[in-house]
Amino acid sequence: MKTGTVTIVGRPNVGKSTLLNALLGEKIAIVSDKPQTTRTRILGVVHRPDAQILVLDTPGLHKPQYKLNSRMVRTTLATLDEADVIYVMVEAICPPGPGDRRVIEQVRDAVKNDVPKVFLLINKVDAVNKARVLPLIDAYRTMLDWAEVIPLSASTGINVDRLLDLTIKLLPEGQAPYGEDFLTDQPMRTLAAELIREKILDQTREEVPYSVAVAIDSFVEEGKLARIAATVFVERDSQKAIVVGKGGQRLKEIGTAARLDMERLFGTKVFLELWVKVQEGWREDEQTLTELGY
Ligand SMILES: Nc1nc2c(ncn2[C@@H]2O[C@H](COP(=O)(O)OP(=O)(O)OP(=O)(O)O)[C@@H](O)[C@H]2O)c(=O)[nH]1
Ligand SMILES: [Mg+2]
Repeated sequence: MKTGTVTIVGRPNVGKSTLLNALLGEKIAIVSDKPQTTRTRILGVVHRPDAQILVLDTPGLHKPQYKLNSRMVRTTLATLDEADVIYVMVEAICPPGPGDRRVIEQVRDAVKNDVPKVFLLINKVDAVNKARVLPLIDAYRTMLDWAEVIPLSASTGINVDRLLDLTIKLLPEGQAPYGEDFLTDQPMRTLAAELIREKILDQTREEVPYSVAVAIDSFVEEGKLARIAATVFVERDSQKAIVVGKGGQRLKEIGTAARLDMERLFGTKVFLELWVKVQEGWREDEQTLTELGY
């Protein structure tokens, strides 16, 4: 049996969470078109007949402006030390930018002499002409001594199986740490909160997605029904008005979309109650950040 830990790092929005979900064949990490969607480290376990791969999805590496963001970046950098293989993810839809270069530097600093375990994943190749990928490979090739350079598409699955095969080859032999049904370390409460946040990200723009956090107030399972009450935190009254919408319409839509996803994921009926609360400056408040699980 081969087993080990893989961490996916990269700047925000390159498709790390989409890849985690693709590797698992199950959606456990939320995805959005807004940067800084993922705020915590998420473990997903890939089971193969010959291997068990512990895959970590991480917050995008960026220049932190709030304490929340500093925690996010710290979380990601900490995974570099415990990984057997590091996936550095970039996008095929644009040339290497300062954000990508900084990620590569941070990885280089962390791995020092241990370079052969770092893969470069050039994601979103479905969205560009093939002719544009080769020059990109050349541009990135010189930036680190990559073990592999793999163009792929997390959303369509191009090269995802090949990625797994190449990864397993590099993993050490060992006993599988998790049972064969184990999928993720995310508790149901966390998955529920994240799905609510995902629907808010889908429906809001500009500053709002960054100002939103979700806390589960209660989660009670009664046979085939889960009763969930959650509070959506925002930072200003104007943001509350946006999330609630005219006559409560947007909050209702957010709740319905989140509930349907939860019912699919949990395999139960869900009764969901949502509240919106203004808590100014929560992104800067250490205690609140800890309470929110960041
Ligand atoms: N065309 C295309 N889009 C993709 C692909 N992978 C991800 N995306 C899109 O890219 C956006 C960001 O995806 P995420 O998986 O949330 O990215 P992330 O790297 O986890 O982002 P953060 O959590 O913010 O760091 C979403 O709109 C995805 O649908 C891909 O292979 N092809
Ligand atoms: Mg993510």
